[in-house]
Amino acid sequence: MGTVESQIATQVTDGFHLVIDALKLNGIDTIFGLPGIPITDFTRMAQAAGLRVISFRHEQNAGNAAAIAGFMTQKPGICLTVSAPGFLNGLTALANATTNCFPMILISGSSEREIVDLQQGDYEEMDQLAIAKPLSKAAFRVLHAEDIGVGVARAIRAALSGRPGGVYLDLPAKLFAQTMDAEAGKKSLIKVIDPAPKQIPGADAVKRALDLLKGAKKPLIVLGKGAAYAQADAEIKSLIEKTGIPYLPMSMAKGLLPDTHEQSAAAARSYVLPEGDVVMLVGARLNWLLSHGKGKTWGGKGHKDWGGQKFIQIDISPQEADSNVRIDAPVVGDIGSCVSALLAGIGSNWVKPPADWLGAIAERKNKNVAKMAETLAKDPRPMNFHSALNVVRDIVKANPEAILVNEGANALDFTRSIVDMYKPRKRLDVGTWGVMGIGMGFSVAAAVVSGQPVIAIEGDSAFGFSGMEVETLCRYNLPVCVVVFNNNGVYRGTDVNPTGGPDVAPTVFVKGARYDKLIEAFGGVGVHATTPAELRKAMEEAIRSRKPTLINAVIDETAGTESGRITSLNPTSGKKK
Ligand code: OXT
Ligand code: ADP
Ligand code: MG
Repeated sequence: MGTVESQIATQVTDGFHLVIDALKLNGIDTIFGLPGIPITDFTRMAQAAGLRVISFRHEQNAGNAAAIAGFMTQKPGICLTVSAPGFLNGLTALANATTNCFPMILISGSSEREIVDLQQGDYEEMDQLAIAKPLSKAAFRVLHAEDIGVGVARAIRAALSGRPGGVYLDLPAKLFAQTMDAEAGKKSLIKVIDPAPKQIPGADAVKRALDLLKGAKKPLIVLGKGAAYAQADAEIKSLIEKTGIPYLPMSMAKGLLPDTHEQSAAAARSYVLPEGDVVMLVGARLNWLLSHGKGKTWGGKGHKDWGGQKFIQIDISPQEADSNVRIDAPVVGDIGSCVSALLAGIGSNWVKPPADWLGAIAERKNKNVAKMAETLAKDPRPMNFHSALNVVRDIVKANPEAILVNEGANALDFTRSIVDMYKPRKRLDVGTWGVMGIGMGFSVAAAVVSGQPVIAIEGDSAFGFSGMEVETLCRYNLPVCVVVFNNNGVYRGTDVNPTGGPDVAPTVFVKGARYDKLIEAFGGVGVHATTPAELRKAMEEAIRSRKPTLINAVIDETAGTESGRITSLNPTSGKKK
């Protein structure tokens, strides 16, 4: 306290306070991180200054929390770590944020520059800036207290403007203690004006896109997580409904319009992709999740052949067009502005898509939905993915404000197609990399940022990557209900060691593990559920009580497939047995 008082008396500020003040000035109210040298005092001072400081058990989870907070709020999520190992733990999340176009800033303390650069073996020595550069959208280092304002402003602009991404901000230990005149320090801070400027598409680009859409016999709109991020929900709904064009939501765009919307073609995915003649991508990349826009998924003859459709692509990044196949009508700009421009050009006499196209989709869709309903109605013993997810589906329907976090392989893929979402940005999952480990970080952030209940549907393997954070859920008393789909292993629990030796197969875990006991160690509610009825009761109670809860949902270990729905990506030996 003595130092703070004397600083006030002499009107001096320091690096610690300037960073905190710069963040606060820019509307940052939460920091996700893990304390230690050289940022321990920073976390204390940030809390004292009114920021919410959420401490994690591992930096990767703090980083994932920051990333998804960025996605949900359009403000960069802040992750704070110590040097070298803490920085590296956070770096996976930063790279994942960049890959997914989530705005986030990883702030890491770093060791003494002079010693690091001469490689003289400092405590936690590492050239963190150099390492972060290729994995982030931008990376900055601040050496002098008077530059903190600029450093934070640059980081915020880089994270939010254009295509959002992960930014690294390197703050050497020495910087925090540097002092300067408080008034000059205050003046050096920058409140970033218009951090994500609108980007208005060209009129010719909009016309080109509308002309293509008008001529389409079988138009299709694909909504991606960029469309969810953009928070142009009303405009997107209006565009879909005014044009009458069927749409396909990518995983994290589910709920942008309710999944039960009659124009949703999600249940006819494998029909609409190859059949559509003009496909408009809205904040979705033609990456692996869309089979690179070619091959059999798109009606091509061979696995790399073009299917013959025309593409319109709305994206903020001009470089995205033509990344995989020809984009006939790129519309470059922010989604809100692009969709508004399209709406303005549509006018009042837009002709809805041909009835035979809509009818054919409805037929496929109804068939798939009916088939699904039949499967969901079954009540096998042991419980399987479908009978368990039938419960989750009902719970989400009854609680549309709840946020669904989802990871695993089968636990992911079945949840995506079975559990309907009703509101935008309520489904948070493994994203572009299909990465395991986002579960608890996303859950903590979702609860902290929204105040809404969170339901995390986790494969038992997936849960293990961030499972220790159940202590964090309990510490902050967050309304998170974790459901571990426990099928005794990665994909399935049935593999055997071909040698007959004592080690189990690489994909198999301890059988009959009781994940529910983990949360009980920290005062949370643990439930062991072996039937849909038990699962339903426990989930309803968790939502009602808002107590941190972990349900160990026992799933038939023979259910599910290798790699879930992406078995074809798993290489198998070409060698004849
Ligand atoms: O049209 P068709 O007939 O095809 O049917 C489709 C839809 O029309 C239909 N559908 C519907 N029917 C009826 N009603 C409704 N409402 C409806 N909606 C849809 O359903 C089907 C399927 O629809 P979908 O899903 O839209 O279509 P499809 O063809 O699947 O879409 C293709 C994709 C590619 C877009 C989609 O599959 C997708 O998004 N996939 C994402 C896959 C993914 O990312 N997987 C995670 C990675 S797997 C692997 O890497 C794992 N690892 C390795 C590892 C990782 N990842 N990370 C790290 C850090 N280390 C290691 C590990 C360790 S997974 C994993 C753990 C796994 O074990 P767990 O225990 O955790 O999990 P379990 O498997 O449960 O044991
Ligand atoms: P999905 O996995 O759901 O298909 P992707 O992450 O592949 O989604 O694609 C998201 C796309 O959205 C990226 O190409 C990104 O540039 C774009 N994007 C993100 N935010 C905006 C925005 N506000 N306006 C326009 N495009 C955006
Ligand atoms: Mg499993």
